[in-house]
Order: sequence, then C-alpha cells, then structure tokens
Amino acid sequence: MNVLLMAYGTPYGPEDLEPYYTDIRRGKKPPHELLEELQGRYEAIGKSPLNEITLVQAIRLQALLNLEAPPYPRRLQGPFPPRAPQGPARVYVGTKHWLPSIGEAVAAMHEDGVRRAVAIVAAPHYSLRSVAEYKEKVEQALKGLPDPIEMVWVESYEAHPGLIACYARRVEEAIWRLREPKKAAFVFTAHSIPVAAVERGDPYPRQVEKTAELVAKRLGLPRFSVAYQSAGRTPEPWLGPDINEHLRALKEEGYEEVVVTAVGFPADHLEVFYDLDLEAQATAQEVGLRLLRTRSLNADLDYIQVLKDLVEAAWLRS
Ligand code: FEC
Repeated sequence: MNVLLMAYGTPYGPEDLEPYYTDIRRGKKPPHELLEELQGRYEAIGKSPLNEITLVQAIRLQALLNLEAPPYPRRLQGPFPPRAPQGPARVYVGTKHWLPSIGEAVAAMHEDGVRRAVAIVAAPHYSLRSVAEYKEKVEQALKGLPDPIEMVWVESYEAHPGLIACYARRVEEAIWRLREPKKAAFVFTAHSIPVAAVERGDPYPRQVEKTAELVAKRLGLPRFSVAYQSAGRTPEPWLGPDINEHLRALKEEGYEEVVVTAVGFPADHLEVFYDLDLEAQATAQEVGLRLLRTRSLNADLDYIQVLKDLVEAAWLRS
C-alpha cells in the first residue's frame, strides 16, 4: 500500500519565508509590509512545528499500516475480490507550500516504482481553497512523469466517527478544567476562506459545521458555535464570524468561560499558536473571558488510527 500524506508546510527558517509566502500567493512576491508582518508572527511563536508533526504523522501511519497489514482485508468492502495490501506500506510526505514539495514526493513515488497510491491531506474538510489546490499540485506533478500513478483520493473526512471521538476527547479534557461547565460556551474553529469560494458552492462551511455538530452531539453540549480564524490579508471578504469578534459577542451575551477547538487543523502550527494562543487569547483577556484552547491532535495515535482507517478503505476502493 502506498500513501501520499500532504499538509500545508511551513518555512524551516527566516530565509525561507519570502519564497514560502510567494508560493502561497501563487508566485506573486509579497509586499515588504506583509512579509515583515508574517515574520513578526513567526518570531512571536518561536517556530511552527508543522513540518516535524507531519513527518511524525507519516512515520506513525506507516508503522501502523505495516504493523497490522493483514494478508487479506479484514472487511469485505469495495470490489470483489477485494485488493489486499501489496507488501509493506510506504507513506510519502508532500507539503503544499514548502519542502518536501508535493512534486518531490510524487517524483520519489515514481522512482520507487509506485503505480497506485492513496492521496490524503492532514485536514478533514474539503475546500476549493485547500484540498482542490492540493489536487491541482498532485495533477501537475503527475503530468511530468513517464508512467502514470493512479491516485485514489480521500477528499474529506469531516464526519469520521474516530475523528469526532478525537476532538470530543480533547474538549472533554478542557471541560474538566472549567469552573462552571454548564455555563461555558463551546466554539469550533477552522481557517477562513474567501466568501467568493463559498458562493461558488464550496462545501467547506457545511463540512466544518458537521464536524462541530457531531462533536457537540457526542458530548451532549447544550450550545456550541462555529467561528473562523486566520483570514488572509487580502481586501476581499472572508468567511466569518471571525473568532475575535465572536469572543466579544460571547462576552456580551454573558459568558465567562469559553472552550475553543480548532477542528479545521489537526496539527499545531502558526495559525494555532499565533491566531488562537496569542491573538484570540489577548482578545479574551481584554473582554474578561476565560479561554481554554483544546489540545491539538498532532501525531497522537488516536488520530493516526483515523488516517489509517481512511487510507485502508480508500485502498480497497476500485
Ligand atoms: O505553521 C505554518 O507555518 C503554516 C500554517 C498554515 C496552515 C494553513 C492552512 C490553511 N490555509 C487555508 C487557506 C488559506 C488561504 C490563504 C492562506 C494564506 C496563508 C498565509 C499563511 C498561512 N496561510 Fe493558510 N495556512 C497556514 C498559513 N491560507 C502564512 C499567508 C499569510 C496570511 O494571509 O496569513 C490566502 C492565500 C492567498 O493570498 O491567495 C485561502 C486553509 C487551510 C486549512 C487546510 C490546510 O491545512 O491545508 C483552507 C496550516
């Protein structure tokens, strides 16, 4: 079984920042003020651990797939006779905006003789501004190869019961730390996207709401809400409510404590450490709200088990 595991990618050091940001902007160099502003955000958090976390996710996923790879599929599903995993599983890492790039990962797969693989992004929701762009990069890389590689896509997994359990477990840990759990607000966040994508029929907000709803249902939360974070520095309108505005509104409604869970991001990185732990936390303190941010999934085995389940099911699909 072969897997292409993808994530956003982060610069390894300050010298990578400009080309990284240029890649995010589809080849357009960022103006000096924007670059400085982004550099300031990285300096404020020290370092984004996203690349390291993605690598550990891949190592653990590969270990788990090989550990349990049975000679025959355990469940009969998909085409009959089902395709059993062929030999040891290999997981390749490709990042959308930095290194190893998606192109490098696909080239390495080809070099190793891979002709079929499961492609999955370490983010549960499909968006025209996320998974669709990962797909574009994979397709671009495949075009340059002498032999085809069949990619079986896991496009989203917003309602996977294992994923819901992962998030619910972490919300529960925060509930134990609340002074008055019955009076607290529960907010689920994801990266904002431009409203224009939503108007083109992007399923993203629906999927984010689904994840939030299922986690809340699993925990029996009486109230919950969805907010968006990390909107881009562009003049176009971005999907809201923005987490900071939302925190202010919650305080005005009388809440004293809030639990924030970033369901759009399994891993810790800039948008969690800066946008939530520094910026949103500062807003909460300013208005007098106690904000607890739940632990990220990172490379914890309960999340890796979800990836394994998704990858195995996709591999058995025709
Ligand atoms: O730790 C790190 O260094 C990287 C953190 C990071 C993650 C991430 C995930 C998502 N993004 C999504 C959408 C957009 C859109 C734009 C955009 C821009 C940025 C910039 C940085 C950045 N994003 Fe990101 N995103 C992360 C970081 N993102 C830095 C550029 C500066 C800024 O605007 O803040 C706008 C692009 C444009 O200009 O056209 C749209 C979505 C996700 C969640 C899915 C995924 O993980 O791939 C959606 C992590």
